Amino acid sequence: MKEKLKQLVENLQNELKTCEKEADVLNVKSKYIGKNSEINTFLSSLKDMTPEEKKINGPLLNQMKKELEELVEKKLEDLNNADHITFDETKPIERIHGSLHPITIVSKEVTDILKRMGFTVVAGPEMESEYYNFEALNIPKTHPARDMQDTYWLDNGLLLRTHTSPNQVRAMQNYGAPIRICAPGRCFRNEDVDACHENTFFQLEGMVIDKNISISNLIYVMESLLKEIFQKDVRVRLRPGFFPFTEPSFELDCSCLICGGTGCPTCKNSGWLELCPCGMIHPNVLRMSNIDPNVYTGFAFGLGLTRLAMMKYKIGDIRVLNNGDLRELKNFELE
Ligand code: FA5
Repeated sequence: MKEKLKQLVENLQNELKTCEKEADVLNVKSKYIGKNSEINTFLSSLKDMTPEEKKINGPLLNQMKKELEELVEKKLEDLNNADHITFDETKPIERIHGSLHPITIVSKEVTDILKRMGFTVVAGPEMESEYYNFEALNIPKTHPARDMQDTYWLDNGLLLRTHTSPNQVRAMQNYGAPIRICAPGRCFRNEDVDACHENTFFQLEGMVIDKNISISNLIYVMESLLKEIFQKDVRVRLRPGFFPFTEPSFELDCSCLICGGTGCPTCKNSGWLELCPCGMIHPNVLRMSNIDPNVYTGFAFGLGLTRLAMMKYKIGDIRVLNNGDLRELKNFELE
């Protein structure tokens, strides 16, 4: 018995030597002094011993258990002291700085520019009704335009908005005309994801309604906005488009800044990236929101904020922006 106990102490000492953390010591403690430890098995065997054996082994076992406990306590104390020694309160604490997401930055930049042009920033729900997302925008149930914006329908009958355009309707209903608003926000579409399409992306809606608003006003605002955003001349083109809620409608494309217009996967080899569709608000839309189209006219645009961030920071694949991988996001030099 004496030999066995001696061996036990030696084993414990060897294991404690390798412990670097308190948790390691506690594991060793449980192994050597815990409920199912060898020393406890020896102690419970005392009851089956003769009075003579008990007389010799009882004090010996208790003494050994005490020794094991002391060795463990000492190791815990040493670790604790070592912690105090290595902690230097005068050393500067290394702080990990986060940075704003590229989309947050462009969203703020664009809204700041628009605010200077007299636009008010408004917001609407991401969980939207079919009425605001489609019907009030001149897209009835059977309209083929609904196919282009396939979305996620929720059990409560609502849907995840496919664009920021419902904000047009909500603003017209809430504030009437004249009005000048912009609304950045997240949109969702049941989309085949590729280098420039995501199922979750950001747009910024802009809308101006007043007396005598014309296409010239629309083009002027678009040109000024993009010039300020890129802070340099970027080639843009305006081509005819179709949206049920604007008439006439245009597609404003920007020359792909990833490839310089020569063609790449981001622009699907066309050299252009669809960035900001726009148009004159359809009279039906004005009428449905109680604005008289004979008195007021207006224009609206839907800037693709996610694609704008891609162009601005030369991000070739849209998936980088949503995947939450900080190592990739750290590559952009952002404030
Ligand atoms: C619309 O969503 C219209 N509501 C825009 C509009 C507003 C037109 C006001 C007229 C007046 P479109 O589906 O083309 O249009 O999307 C607008 C922009 O959002 C695109 O040019 C693109 O930059 C961006 N976008 C659309 N789908 C995606 C997607 N899956 N991933 C990333 N960006 C997208």
